[in-house]
Amino acid sequence: MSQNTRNIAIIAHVDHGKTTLVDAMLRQSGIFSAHEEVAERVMDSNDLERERGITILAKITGVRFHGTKINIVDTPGHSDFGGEVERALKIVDGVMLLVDASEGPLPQTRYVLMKALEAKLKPIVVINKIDRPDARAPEVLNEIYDLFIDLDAKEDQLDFPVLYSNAKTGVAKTSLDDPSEDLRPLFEAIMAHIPPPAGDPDAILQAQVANLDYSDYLGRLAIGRVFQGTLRHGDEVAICHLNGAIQKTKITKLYSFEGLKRVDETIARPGDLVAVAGVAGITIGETITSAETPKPMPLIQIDEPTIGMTFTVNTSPFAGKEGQFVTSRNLRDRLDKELLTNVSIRVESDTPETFRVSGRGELQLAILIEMMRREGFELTVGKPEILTKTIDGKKMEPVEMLVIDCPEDYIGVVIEKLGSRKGKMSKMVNNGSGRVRLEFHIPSRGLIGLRSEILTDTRGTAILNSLFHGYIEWQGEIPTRPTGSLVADRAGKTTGNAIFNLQERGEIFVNPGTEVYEGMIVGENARQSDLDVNIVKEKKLTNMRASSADEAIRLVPPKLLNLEQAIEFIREDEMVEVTPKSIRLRKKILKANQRSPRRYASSPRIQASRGGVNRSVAVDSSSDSTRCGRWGGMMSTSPARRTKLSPPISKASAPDCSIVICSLGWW
Ligand SMILES: Nc1nc2c(ncn2[C@@H]2O[C@H](COP(=O)(O)OP(=O)(O)OP(=O)(O)O)[C@@H](O)[C@H]2O)c(=O)[nH]1
Ligand SMILES: [Mg+2]
Repeated sequence: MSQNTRNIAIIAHVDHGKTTLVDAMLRQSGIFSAHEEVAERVMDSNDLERERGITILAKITGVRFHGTKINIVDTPGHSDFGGEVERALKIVDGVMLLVDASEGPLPQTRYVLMKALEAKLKPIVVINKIDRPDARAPEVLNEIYDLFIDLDAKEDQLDFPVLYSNAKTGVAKTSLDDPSEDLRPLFEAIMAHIPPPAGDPDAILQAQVANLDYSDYLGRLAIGRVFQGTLRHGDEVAICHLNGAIQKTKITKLYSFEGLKRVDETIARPGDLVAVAGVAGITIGETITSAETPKPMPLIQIDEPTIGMTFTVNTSPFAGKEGQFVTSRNLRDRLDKELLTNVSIRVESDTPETFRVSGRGELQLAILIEMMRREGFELTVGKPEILTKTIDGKKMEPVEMLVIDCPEDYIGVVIEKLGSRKGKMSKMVNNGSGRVRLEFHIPSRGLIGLRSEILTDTRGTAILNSLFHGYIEWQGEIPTRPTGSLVADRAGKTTGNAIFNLQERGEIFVNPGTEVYEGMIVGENARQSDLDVNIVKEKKLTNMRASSADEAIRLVPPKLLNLEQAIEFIREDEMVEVTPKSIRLRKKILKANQRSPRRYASSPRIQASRGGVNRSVAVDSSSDSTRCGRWGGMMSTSPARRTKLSPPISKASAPDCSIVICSLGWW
């Protein structure tokens, strides 16, 4: 049977077309009937994957080619889900390395290829998207050779077959002028170059678990590969746990993978990828082995987490209003459940209410939070923090390799931004197409919030990709967001009138009519300091008539932050409140009078004598005077001269005034 099996993982950088190629392989192997309607990227089956258009979990599918069973593991391309790729590589004998014909190898291509070469797997290179107008397949092939050499590939690994494909139309070619119209050349390359699985069916049973699933009828399902021996339905077996304990159990169900379905099997031989039931208590990395002579397999080693975040129960005044699961016990149970299937995260709890969750990146943690929120959880999360290590008495921090692809015009801005975040440029390639590729090494801390800043600076034209590179000595302080927050100073419902007056001070995050509480962040202050504002102020109604009183106000559309943007935005003294219905930003300390203005702890708070949406302003202690209030009058901050120096002035007489008077009438 083994001669008739091939196990292969499909690996690549994010969006290079892995799932699309698997779609085409499924279609052409006759898995679906002629009239069956099949969704695009059918392997991306969970809601979040479909919404975001990315693969999050590695999944197995099986197709047949001339009587040979080909098990394909589709893997995620995003670096945060690298743990999934590492596990997938454990259960296959070869990889299809997909590379975009225009983008060429990118950081995650390097990472996944490095892992595949370390695991001594046979590679097949597939240059995909050859239909792109900017495709440059020959150059990309050269870059792939360079990458293999750079990664110290062995002689036999360098001798890889190359195919050119259009995954969307389901065509693979052995050369660019090959007239092929389907994926036959790809299937043939798999048959010819990927070795059939080794293993002795008569040896002691050894099957290792690479993934877990759950069925309402059967309980926990272990997904893995039989490496040695034979596994039968109904067998009495032993589970070798990671802690060395041995548990006897009976296999109550045995499945193999056929297209998108699992089919019942009675027997599995070396090389077969299977899902088994009857293994309650088993976790990833453990071995299913003979009950008489148990023989565990070596553990699956995967890379350590690099980033951590605190998850706490929701303590805001709105806690419990929108979610179903709100207690710390609910949180603990959910995180424990996550640990079972997600081996690349760690959870520690400092206090009964606080959990430190660590993972590979912001996206991985954001996906976990998003899943919890959809399941009905309420929680509060803090700013992501980098996990440092002490090596030889020195504090070390993770460093990433960052590749930025941007139009030539923005090189200056990008280099400047990276410089301020301790990024060091290691390479610059200009392909002559008007775009350049810049490579940096930058502490992982420096990446937090960088994406949105660079996208703003380059008008959305830059593409950023990063990859964990290793550890370097602590690089010192890195300045973060240069702006402060606009913080609601009382509870209530936001009004259009108040927002209108505030929008000159920065960017607003809430719509009119939103319920807010004291300490909730409602916008980004254009200045460095935080500003407590009254965003619920109603327009005063008077009997006085004024020609300008009822002028229509124009509101700038608010910037409604999604979960990732909110996590990127917050600082150490701020948190994100996540509920099934809302994402709110808040200060850790809600009461304004208990909070010292950030970085201006010693600076005086001053009250403007009239006007302004909120006349309390935190003042930059480095200068003696500042503008405040809607009129931009000059205020002295020196205690001895805390009186108004100049009367309110109009815009006309103060052209440099940063805040413009609005003709709203008196209120
Ligand atoms: N023009 C063109 N587009 C393609 C081709 N293959 C895939 N795409 C498109 O590329 C995008 C990404 O495809 P996916 O299959 O989701 O890529 P992926 O590698 O699975 O992405 P992740 O799983 O998120 O890493 C989709 O919009 C596809 O339609 C191709 O051969 N030509
Ligand atoms: Mg995918």
